[in-house]
Amino acid sequence: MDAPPNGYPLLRSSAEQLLDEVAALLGLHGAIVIDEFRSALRRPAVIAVSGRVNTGKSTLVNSLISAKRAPTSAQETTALICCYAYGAPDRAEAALDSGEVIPIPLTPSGPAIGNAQQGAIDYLRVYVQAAALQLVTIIDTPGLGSAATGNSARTEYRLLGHQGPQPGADALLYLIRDSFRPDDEDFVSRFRARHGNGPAGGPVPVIGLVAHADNHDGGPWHSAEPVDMAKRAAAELARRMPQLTAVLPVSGLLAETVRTGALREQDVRNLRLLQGADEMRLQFAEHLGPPPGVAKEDFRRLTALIGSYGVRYGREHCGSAAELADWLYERSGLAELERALQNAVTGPAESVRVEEMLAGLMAAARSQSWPPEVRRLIESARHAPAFHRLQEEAALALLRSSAPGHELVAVLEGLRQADWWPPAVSPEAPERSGYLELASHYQAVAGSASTGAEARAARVIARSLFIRSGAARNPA
Ligand SMILES: Nc1nc2c(ncn2[C@@H]2O[C@H](COP(=O)(O)OP(=O)(O)OP(=O)(O)O)[C@@H](O)[C@H]2O)c(=O)[nH]1
Ligand SMILES: [Mg+2]
Repeated sequence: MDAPPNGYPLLRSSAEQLLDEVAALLGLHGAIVIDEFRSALRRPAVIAVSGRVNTGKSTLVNSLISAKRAPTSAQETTALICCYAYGAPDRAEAALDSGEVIPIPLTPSGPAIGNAQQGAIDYLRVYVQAAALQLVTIIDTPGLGSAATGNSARTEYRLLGHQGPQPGADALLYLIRDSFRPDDEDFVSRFRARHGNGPAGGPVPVIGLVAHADNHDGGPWHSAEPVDMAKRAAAELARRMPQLTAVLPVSGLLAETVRTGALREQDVRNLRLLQGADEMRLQFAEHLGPPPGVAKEDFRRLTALIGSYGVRYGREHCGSAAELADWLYERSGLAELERALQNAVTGPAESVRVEEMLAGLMAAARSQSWPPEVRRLIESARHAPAFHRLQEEAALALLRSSAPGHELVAVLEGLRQADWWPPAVSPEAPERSGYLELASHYQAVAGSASTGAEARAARVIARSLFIRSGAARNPA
């Protein structure tokens, strides 16, 4: 995932900086305890990916970790739960039922386990040096609903029943192919019951994904645009299943291709050569041969990378490799999914980690009698603008729990984006005076608020706008 465009990276780096400053004041004396705070702060959120066999879980996992590490195929593929975590060098290990952890080979087609070992393995762990994994650990799972292999039972046992520390999850991505059946619903409810609260304080987030969006509703050769149809299906499912945090369409195939950098310049040139081609010819290229100018193997490669959907619709967006990549990122649903994860999982998890770090530092300062200047440093950090995100998150959680539909909830959610501006007064580039005016509006709202949660939310929003006014341009 790219660095999110809002206050979270600032929060994280400010927290790291505070630890550096405290460490410098404490010297060797505090090195061990500060290292512990640092690793707790860096602990990634854990996201599990589940759904029926062949829904595209591992393909989506590859796109989320920006590397083709999870094996995928048209057959039933994933046999063991596999955690993808940040680490260098790239490597794999197997956690055995006995508790022992052993290194195993990591090949280009994934972690290699001998058949003989499989029965004794509890789960696999793959370390990948991908920036996205600094924020999240992703758990790929064997598909549900497979009667043949017993792998489904393993997923259910691990994600729903087992109480041990590994692998717990802060969120679930649940892929749906055709319809959301009663046993899918049952799995999601049991997952929620098992995992309690999520990082934002409410129930653990479960995001439903209408998978294979590029092939939705008859696929790309029908008259309706499949991704648009998948969007409609997602909206309909969201209405029917309010317990899902969000429902989004996703094409793991397009997402994997764009995120793993699999497209070459030559693929983009080949796609461009298809721009004027007859659609019948494209649809039946396997039998009729591809349109003139494009070799059969190049056409096959293109179809394997971006599907028939990408071939049909991507032709209008392939002026350059960058243009095609942007289009794929958006149409794959990955852009929206990453925003949803940022809002529901990684952003709130970051706030919780920083909150815990500040509380832990204060407690350590008291119990270990750290010098007064260290205590002052920690206390003043809590009120510094760089840590104001924490106030926004706390005010949001409080207002959501008492009045989820309140208009200030949307304002606090919007503030998670650095360039957000309330829709009613949206100028192209807000000026300093605009921020200040709006800040005083929310100050007035706080004064006339009817509940404590509303007053706190309005006060926090006023300060957020005041802080932003410092970064805004002054009128000429
Ligand atoms: N067209 C299209 N094909 C996809 C998409 N996602 C996955 N596939 C293909 O579907 C097949 C199954 O994908 P996997 O990612 O292995 O599915 P899985 O859910 O991990 O399967 P199991 O591990 O067996 O449960 C592969 O051939 C993928 O290339 C998608 O969004 N669109
Ligand atoms: Mg799989």
